[in-house]
Amino acid sequence: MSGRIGLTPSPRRPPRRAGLKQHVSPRPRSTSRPGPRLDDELAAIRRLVGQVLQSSRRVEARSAQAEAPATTAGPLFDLSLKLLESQVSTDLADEVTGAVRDELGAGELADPATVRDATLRQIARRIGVVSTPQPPGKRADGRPSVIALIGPTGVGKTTTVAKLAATCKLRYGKRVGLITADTYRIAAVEQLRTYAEIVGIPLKVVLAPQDIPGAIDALADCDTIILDTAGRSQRDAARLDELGEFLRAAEPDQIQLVLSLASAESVIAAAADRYGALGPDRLLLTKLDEAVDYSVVLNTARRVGLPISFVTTGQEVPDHIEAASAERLARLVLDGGSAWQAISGGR
Ligand SMILES: Nc1nc2c(ncn2[C@@H]2O[C@H](COP(=O)(O)OP(=O)(O)OP(=O)(O)O)[C@@H](O)[C@H]2O)c(=O)[nH]1
Ligand SMILES: [Mg+2]
Repeated sequence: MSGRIGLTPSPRRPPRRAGLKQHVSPRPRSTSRPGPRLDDELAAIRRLVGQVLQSSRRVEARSAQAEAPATTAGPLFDLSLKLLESQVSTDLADEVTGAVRDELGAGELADPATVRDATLRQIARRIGVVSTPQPPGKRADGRPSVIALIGPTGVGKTTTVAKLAATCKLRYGKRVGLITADTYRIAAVEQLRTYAEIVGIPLKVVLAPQDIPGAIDALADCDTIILDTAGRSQRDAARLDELGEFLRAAEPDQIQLVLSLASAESVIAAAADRYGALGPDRLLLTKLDEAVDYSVVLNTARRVGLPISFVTTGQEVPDHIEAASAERLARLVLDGGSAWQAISGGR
């Protein structure tokens, strides 16, 4: 986004790379996979071969009818393998391939560019994104709207609160206020206070859920309030309950579930399941720049079933955040690191 203010107070670890282009690091994939995964993939490959053979027969039948030379369905097979290689779940890979096969005609299935476009379209269709990323303004009753960010420890909530606040103020011209309910670590409050001072927005600190209404009253002039919450282990049921109490007191207009793409997919899945109980209505994906497999975007979008609002792409506040685009994310899923280079290299 424009209006760069370039601040990164006391990051828990130093920024690893200086420039965006250097963020580009398609990771080598592990070659040693556990048995069940290999079995799944073999089963999927068998299914795909079956589909492609069916498809070839259809193509040949149609070609024979039209007295045109028979074509093969090779491009679809290649893309199916690419999806599996990119760690897209076998069910989703099957679904996408099947949808492309149904969508395209005989001649189209033989054209690699057409098959690729259709595959990207089918992937994008399965990544729901928020259609209006701009934050809500005041409520009908004149009170500020509230956006709460929740999620596991260290996924980037506080950094993202600062990025969102700066985006709301600088890009959308909103009066923004911040509330932090993360008082377990003094450093956490200080981290957000520093951001708030640099962006020039008010911050209120709440110690208990019952402090929230007073903090909202104190920020009544604002259009939007962004609420930062403390990270909780998804295994810590008591702390998750307490987080629920903060949310009930804040009555948020939006609850954004923040998940990091740098985490293992099984960790993301467990967090999504636990935090899902708190009623998030949007998914915000962080650390796209650190994702090992971009397929996790598609797999997680399907698992969580919430529209993606924003993705974050690095440590810098406020620059490294963008509204989610299904088309761009689909390219990352299909092309992995090379798409990331193309996307991030443009900035
Ligand atoms: N590479 C990368 N790092 C990020 C991104 N967003 C945040 N971080 C880093 O992730 C680390 C944790 O960020 P925080 O914002 O403190 O995470 P948090 O979720 O608030 O953590 P807790 O409050 O402990 O739950 C910091 O070093 C951030 O700079 C991102 O998009 N990409
Ligand atoms: Mg935090």
